[in-house]
Amino acid sequence: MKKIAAISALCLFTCALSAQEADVAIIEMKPHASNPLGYATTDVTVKAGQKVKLTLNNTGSIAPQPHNFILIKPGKEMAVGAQANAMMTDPQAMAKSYVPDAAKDDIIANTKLVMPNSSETIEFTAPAEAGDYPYMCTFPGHWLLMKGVMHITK
Ligand SMILES: [Cu+2]
Repeated sequence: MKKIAAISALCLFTCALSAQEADVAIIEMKPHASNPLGYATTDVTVKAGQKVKLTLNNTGSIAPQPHNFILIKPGKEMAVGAQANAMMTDPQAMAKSYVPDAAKDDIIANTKLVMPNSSETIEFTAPAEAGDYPYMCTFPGHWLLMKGVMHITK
């Protein structure tokens, strides 16, 4: 009797663990193969509150350039883009990966600047609120074109 209880307790524990792992959204972002100023994926869907493991894999572009990935609160892409533009005169911009500090309240998650033939994986929890969350690359000159939308669903 005791043994059975122990086994089912173990199952409860491991089953809960694997269910949790299955609930991680694995996303790969890459530059578009033929459009150097675009992501290959411009539309992703993630459940609210889901754990996200996102890799920016900067390979496969016809015109390799550095890129980043910035996930932004709904409606704040112009504000973040304006702060990214303002960074162009900041001598520390490269060191800051072109992630504007001034817009940090509007940024949910971001990678660093990823050089060609490199990648970076970040983990974050998707927003609890459903909605369309814009993402963009803020390397100079990219954000108006290199962008997409993460749909957060309930
Ligand atoms: Cu870019």
